[in-house]
Amino acid sequence: MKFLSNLPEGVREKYSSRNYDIVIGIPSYNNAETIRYVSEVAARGVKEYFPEAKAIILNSDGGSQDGTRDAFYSADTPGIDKLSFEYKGIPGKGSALRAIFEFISLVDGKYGVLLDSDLRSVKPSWIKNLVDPLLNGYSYVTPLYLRHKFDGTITNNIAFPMTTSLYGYKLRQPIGGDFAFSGQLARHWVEREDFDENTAKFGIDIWMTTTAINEYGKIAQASLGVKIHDEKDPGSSLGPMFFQVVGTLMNLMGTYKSKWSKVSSISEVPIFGEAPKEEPVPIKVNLQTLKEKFASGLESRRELYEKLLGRDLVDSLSPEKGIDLDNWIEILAIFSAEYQLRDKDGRKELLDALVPLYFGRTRRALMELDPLNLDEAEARIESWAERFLERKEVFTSSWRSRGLL
Ligand SMILES: Nc1nc2c(ncn2[C@@H]2O[C@H](COP(=O)(O)OP(=O)(O)OP(=O)(O)O)[C@@H](O)[C@H]2O)c(=O)[nH]1
Ligand SMILES: [Mg+2]
Repeated sequence: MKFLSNLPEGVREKYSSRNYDIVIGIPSYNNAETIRYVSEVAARGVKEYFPEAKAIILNSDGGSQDGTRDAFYSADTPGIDKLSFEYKGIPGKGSALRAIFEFISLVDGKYGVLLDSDLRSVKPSWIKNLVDPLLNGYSYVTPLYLRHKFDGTITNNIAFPMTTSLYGYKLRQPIGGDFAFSGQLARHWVEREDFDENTAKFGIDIWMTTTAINEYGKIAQASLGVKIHDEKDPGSSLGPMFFQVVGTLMNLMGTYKSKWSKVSSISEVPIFGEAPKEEPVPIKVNLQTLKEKFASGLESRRELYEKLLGRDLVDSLSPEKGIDLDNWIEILAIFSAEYQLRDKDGRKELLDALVPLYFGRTRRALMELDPLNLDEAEARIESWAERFLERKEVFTSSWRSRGLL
């Protein structure tokens, strides 16, 4: 499906004959409290590290009701242009970003940078570490944060091990939110025909990362230190986000199946910059809730699970112990293959059914990480991705048995 423009017409007219070296895009939706700070820090970063660059800071807003756009305009960014607009199209982070990509194409931008508007730990050096790789010929830069071992459970259990083992790039934060990319890549994204309802929302990050890997390859990471941002209640916000991220990831596995099925090793991805000496804030998790949600899913969806995964596997699952790594790999292999065969409603049913299993895997993962210090925990999380690679045959065989490879 080809999407219509997300960039407002007036912006297009006004900026079509302008040019910028660096475009810093900030998506927002009710972020009045933090957006001014993020914008000022971004401006300081450009001034300090790229004083010659012609830069603009762009706020792509989703119709905030709390004065976000005024707060943005009140930021003090000497010598750097600023523009805020309400993007058009389906409400969501992805639509906000696509409007930014369109703007970059319009003004022939050389480098794009994205910063979330709810950041509290952003520093001027983030701009340097994100843009430097682009000056060195890389096309796409993902963030590397110091995160607490319990933070980022979709990243640690799905996005990181899947992206790393499928495509062979060890990218620790494939859906981190703060990225940099070449103008050429922005133009590619605008032209792609697979921008859909998921990518218009929180599927956008994994879509950018997966397409950048497969279309351009030249990927680097920027070391940024801790990420402090607005915390969300996982109970209320996980559902749609999980669906959008995992749906996009599985959809792209279909697009790039002839690539990932041939990848048999993992390459290190260069890291630019040095992390400041900081400690991530400890995160509290509720293992009991995870157990209950896993248990109730196991009970109510047993029939579907048995049909998809087989009785033996389902019988071996215990709410107390959660889901071990090898079973989790098996589950993702089967669900990702089934996803390819289903229509829209079927895909929704499938991903809804994956959520309780994801809670089961998260429970087990958190229990394993609990006694470890942060370095040990990091090594453990990385070892999970290696195990995914060792067991890639599980993916290829479940795809092959369904005629997908
Ligand atoms: N324009 C626009 N921006 C959005 C929308 N939803 C989120 N954003 C922005 O996208 C960025 C990331 O959104 P968050 O809600 O912080 O999500 P996150 O930090 O990736 O996810 P968590 O780790 O679950 O908090 C922020 O700058 C938001 O303001 C939206 O509907 N429209
Ligand atoms: Mg956030």
